[in-house]
Amino acid sequence: MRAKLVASYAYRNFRYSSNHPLRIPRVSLLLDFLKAMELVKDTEVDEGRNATQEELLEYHTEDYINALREADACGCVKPKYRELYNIGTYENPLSPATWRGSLLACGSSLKAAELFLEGHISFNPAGGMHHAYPSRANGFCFINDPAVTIQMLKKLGFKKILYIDLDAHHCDAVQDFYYHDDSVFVFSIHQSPEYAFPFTKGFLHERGASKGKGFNLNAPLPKGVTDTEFLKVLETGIEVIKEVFKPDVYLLQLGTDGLEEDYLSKWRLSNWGFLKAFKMVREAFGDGIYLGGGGYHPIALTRAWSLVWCEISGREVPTTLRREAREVLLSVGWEELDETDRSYMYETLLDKPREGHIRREILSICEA
Ligand code: TV7
Ligand code: ZN
Repeated sequence: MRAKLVASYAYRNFRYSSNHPLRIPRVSLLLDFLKAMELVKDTEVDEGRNATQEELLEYHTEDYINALREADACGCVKPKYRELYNIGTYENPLSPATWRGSLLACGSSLKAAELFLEGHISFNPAGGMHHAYPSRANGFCFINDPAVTIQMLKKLGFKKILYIDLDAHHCDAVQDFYYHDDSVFVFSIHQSPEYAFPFTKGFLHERGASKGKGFNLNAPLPKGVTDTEFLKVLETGIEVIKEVFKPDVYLLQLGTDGLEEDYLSKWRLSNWGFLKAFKMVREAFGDGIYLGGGGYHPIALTRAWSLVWCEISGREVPTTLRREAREVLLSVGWEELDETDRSYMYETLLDKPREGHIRREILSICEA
């Protein structure tokens, strides 16, 4: 069995607090949906594991990790820690997800990497928490599983590691950690920090520094990005990377918040475009280690990640949804958005491409 979905129902118990965008049970929804569609076999699912203290300390500081563990044990955050580590805040609330959820999500990215090295194609939908700093929570992220995994790969002797991030938010913490490093190339396409989180990082001119100069690449895009524009930028980015970097291994962060339905971005990607982007990366660099990321519309996210799963597990994308699968989606009871006509989401898996002309400002980003 080549394809492995590193996923667990344990995340059901690790949800963010009440009205937080990440309160939705994303991993169990994906599992339930894939099962209802008969798109996954039990033998293709791997439960994942917790990250160890030693693995975490390759990226995070000991004091920070101990504070997370302590907050979890006590169910409370000391004011000093809230200040220092940004935990127990509105954005990064204390919940079972804070420590136990993050630990499993991070260990699952490590597991995905281990499975990959054993010859599997693996996808950890709970991973991709790219905003967590070594000693500070940030943007819903407590433990930076992409960085912890890259650290493990470096320790194993990989000399050229590529990190590609398709999430609509810039991967500030990953960029920072490898900014001076020529062995890790970081490439991110995201909403421009001129109007979107994290606001301070992700500009075009940030190309890395000292030894790492030329090994960081940002494509900050305006609002309203369609499939055509996104894919053009991705294609250009891939060309730029290929000129200077021949990766031994790569990680791909697959945040789905750039999809039209997602309320945390102002982009208009279809899940067709998202799948096409995934295929383009695979065509360019072969198989990699696949991680989740943002994605806040439970149905849009489930459909998009199902397409990724079909692709890596060599399954044809079904055109219609089975009744059982429709029921899984309907049971989400998604009340967050005004229900315009979303009924198509309950009928089909793959949307039509959302095409448009490529704006001048996007072309100039490609030329730069
Ligand atoms: C990878 N956008 C993470 C993306 C992190 C985005 C933000 C929210 C948000 C937070 C909520 C909430 C929200 C509807 C949306 C500047 C602020 C504005 C909050 C007091 N609803 C990923 C982080 C981003 C929290 N943060 O890349 C609880 O939206 O824009 C900001 C920062 C200051 C703080 N205020 C928000 O996708 C996983 N937050 C509802 C409840
Ligand atoms: Zn995001």
